[in-house]
Amino acid sequence: MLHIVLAATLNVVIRDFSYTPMALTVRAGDTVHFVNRDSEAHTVTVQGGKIDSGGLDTGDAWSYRFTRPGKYAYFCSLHPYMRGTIVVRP
Ligand SMILES: [Cu+2]
Repeated sequence: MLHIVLAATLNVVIRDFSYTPMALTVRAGDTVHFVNRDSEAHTVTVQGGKIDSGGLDTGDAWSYRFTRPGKYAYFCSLHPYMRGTIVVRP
């Protein structure tokens, strides 16, 4: 049987004013699913502003498919001390 490697979906949970995991490495084409499990609204905003979840209320989720390799540093535009990193490998 032919084995095909499909793009993966990885999860980042927002809780207690932090992203878990704070640093995540994925492959180009993978999707990262962010879910807000905190009692406050948060965003996922990549520095430079081209990738932005907008406000995520409690229980909201947002997914983004990373197609370009690189290092994506992101933060919460409501609480800029909240930071995380996605590294996208080719
Ligand atoms: Cu926040």
